[in-house]
Amino acid sequence: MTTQTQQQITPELRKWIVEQAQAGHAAEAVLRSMMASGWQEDVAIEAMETTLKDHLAGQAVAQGLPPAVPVPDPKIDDSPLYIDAGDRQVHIVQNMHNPRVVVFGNLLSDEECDQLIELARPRLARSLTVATKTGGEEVNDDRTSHGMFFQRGENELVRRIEARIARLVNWPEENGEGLQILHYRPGAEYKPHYDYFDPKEPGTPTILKRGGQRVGTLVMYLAEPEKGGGTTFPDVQLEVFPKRGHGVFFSYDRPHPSTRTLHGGAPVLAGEKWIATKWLRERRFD
Ligand code: PD2
Ligand code: ZN
Repeated sequence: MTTQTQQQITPELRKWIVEQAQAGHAAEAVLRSMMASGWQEDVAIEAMETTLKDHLAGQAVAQGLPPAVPVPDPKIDDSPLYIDAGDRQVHIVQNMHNPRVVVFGNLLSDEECDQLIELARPRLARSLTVATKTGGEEVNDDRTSHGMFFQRGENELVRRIEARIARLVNWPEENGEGLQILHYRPGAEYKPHYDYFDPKEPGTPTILKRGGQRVGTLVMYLAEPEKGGGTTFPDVQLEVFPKRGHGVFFSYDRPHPSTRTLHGGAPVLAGEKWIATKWLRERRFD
């Protein structure tokens, strides 16, 4: 029998925990008083975590925010320096919780970066963005790169990288959009935007029929510019430098600015930047 079944987290206890939080009592003080009343520490911690999480989720929805959904997430709660991504030990370089941003190192080998660029080069065209009014695609001055999409699983290299990403962020391969390769010349940029589809835009219901919302993004750096070209998160003044073989992952559990996932590709100031982007959907993307 588990501890939780010995000590029940009752509705009264949940109500009391919410009242304590609303009264401004610190989590440690609430925990101490629960333990003084005979609650086992692990049950008390679980009761506080689940109760406050549920309460916040309820409040967010009551305030008109879209409900939160599960998102891809690397398993790094115990601060490992490496993750076994199946065929490669990927380094954890940086971890941020709000917004959820994780920087990976050693994600792609130099050969994989070069091969992706060479396969993409003859297929490049001016990048488009989703036209939120219609659900179609359009040329946009905010995005001055050139790019192309691989089909999911199009070749052995793409399959290998997609399997690695799925293991790394614990998300089904089939929920991923095709890998996109982007080339930025000097001056090219991608102005700050959200990767989720704005629920208020008329074209969004059409877009969502194919796999639901986007819930995560992985930008992988294939070739380094000499200056500029970082991936920026203006809400938290974070800039991730475009180091070859590295990747920046971020997730967003609701299509709302409260996720603080506004991000952009800063203008390339010298040299050329190449990236591969993997966008992850809630469900299978076909
Ligand atoms: O090139 C980038 O750093 C970048 C920035 C913002 C890529 C994307 N967004 C994207 O592909 O969504
Ligand atoms: Zn983006």
